[in-house]
Amino acid sequence: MRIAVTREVSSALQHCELSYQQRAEIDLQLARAQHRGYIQVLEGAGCRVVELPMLPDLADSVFVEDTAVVLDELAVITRPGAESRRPETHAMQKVLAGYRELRSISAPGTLDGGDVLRIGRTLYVGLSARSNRTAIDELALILAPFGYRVNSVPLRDCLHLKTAVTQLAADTLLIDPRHVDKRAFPGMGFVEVDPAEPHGGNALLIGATVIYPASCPRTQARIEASGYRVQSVDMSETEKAEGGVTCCSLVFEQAG
Ligand code: CIR
Repeated sequence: MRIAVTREVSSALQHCELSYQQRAEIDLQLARAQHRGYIQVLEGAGCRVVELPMLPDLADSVFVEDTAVVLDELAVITRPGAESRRPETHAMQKVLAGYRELRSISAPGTLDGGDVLRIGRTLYVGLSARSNRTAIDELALILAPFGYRVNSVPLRDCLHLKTAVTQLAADTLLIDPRHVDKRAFPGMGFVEVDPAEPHGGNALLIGATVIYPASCPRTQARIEASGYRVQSVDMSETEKAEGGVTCCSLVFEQAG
C-alpha cells in the first residue's frame, strides 16, 4: 500500500516564509480547494491519503515534505532551517511513529525534506540556506547502516534541491541547470525545464504518473514529448508560498 500524508492548509498561510518570491495575496479558499484537488490526484495515482488536521499557528504546515525523510526502513525527522517551521516536526513525529522507527536531526544541524532527493540507495541533499553540512553529515551517519549513500549537492539561487531537480523515471530527472549542475547526478538522463518557467523543476513521481503544476505548460509539453504521463494540478496559491507539488505530501510504501 502506498501512503501519502498531507496536512490541511493553515489559515495562516498568508504569513508563510518567503525567500525568492515577493509576497502576494493568497486566496485561502482557493488554496483549500486546490489542495482537495491535489489529494484527489494523489488518490487517483493509487495513494491512500492520510490527511492531518490544520495547524492554525503554523503558516507553512501544509508543506509536510520538509518535516521528515521517510525511507522503507526508517524515517528521519528533520530540523527545518527556518525557525518558524521547527514546531511542525513535533506533530509529524507522532504521526510517523505509527509507521516507522524514527531518528532525528539534532542541533546545530538543519535539514528540510525539500532538499532531499532519493534515487535508489542514494540520497542527494541540497546544500541550501535551509540545509547545512552538519545535518547532511548526521543524515549520512544515521543511514549508512541501512546501505544508503548521502551526497551533498551545491545549489544556486533556489530554495530547495527539489525546486530545481526531481525524478521523472528511474533513470531520468527533470532539471533546471541554472540552479543545479547535471554532473552531480552521474548515469542519469535529463529533461530540462523550459527557461521561461523558473519554477518548473518540481514534479512528483508516483508509480508511472508525473504529477505536475498547471503553471508550467511549456515544461509539461517537454515532459510529455519525452514519453511520460503527466497529471496536471493547479497549485497557484501554494506556489505563492514557494511550495510545489512534492512539498505537500510525504509518500511512502507501507506493508499491509
Ligand atoms: C518555506 O519557505 O519554507 C515555505 N514557504 C515553502 C516550503 C516549500 N517546501 C518544499 O519545497 N519542500
